[in-house]
Amino acid sequence: MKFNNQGLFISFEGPEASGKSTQIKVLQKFFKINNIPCIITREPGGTPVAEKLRKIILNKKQHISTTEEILLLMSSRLNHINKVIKPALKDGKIVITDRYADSTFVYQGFVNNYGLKKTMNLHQDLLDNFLPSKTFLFILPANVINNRLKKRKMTNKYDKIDTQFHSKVISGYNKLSKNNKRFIKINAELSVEKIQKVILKSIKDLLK
Ligand code: ATM
Repeated sequence: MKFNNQGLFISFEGPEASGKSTQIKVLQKFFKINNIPCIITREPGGTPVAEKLRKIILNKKQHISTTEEILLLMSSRLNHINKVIKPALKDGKIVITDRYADSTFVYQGFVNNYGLKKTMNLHQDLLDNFLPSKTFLFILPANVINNRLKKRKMTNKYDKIDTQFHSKVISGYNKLSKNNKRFIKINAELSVEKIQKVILKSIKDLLK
């Protein structure tokens, strides 16, 4: 497969248990086999500082307000951009991140009611509106999320069996992605193989 070494920034987004991480692992193997330089990273996290902040942000026991959470998320994101994402893109690598700014727009801006537009404006002011070229958005019904979560170990404060919560997350992502060409929507109820086909086709098109 051709790769022009121009660097490409791609994010994976969606509610919990939507299969993003599984798809990222399969994609990583594909890049390796094809000798395509890439890095796989995640948010909150991706650097030593941001991983420390992740523990604070997602801690179930420590309550922080939504504004405090947004500030921590944005400072961890800026650290991630400066230390990992931009240097990798400069080296011509593909950067795949498991969650990025859209998660803040949806979880804090929309679900926690800080305001979608207000959160996007902060991203513009503080992070220079630095966004991926493409975002794979995994969508599946809230009841399917709950069923999948029941089979999992739940670790962070947003891991919960709560149909209303997951429905709101899904509405937030649908609102955010409406008429926005950056997003490629994925039906997360399809098989791992079928989803992988869709993703690989889009990535091949992007690298043409
Ligand atoms: P993962 O389980 O996908 O690593 O994500 C951790 C949680 O962090 C995720 N919720 N759950 N469950 C969503 C949450 N999160 C935010 O609320 N805002 C953000 O900006 C990011 C990056 C993640």
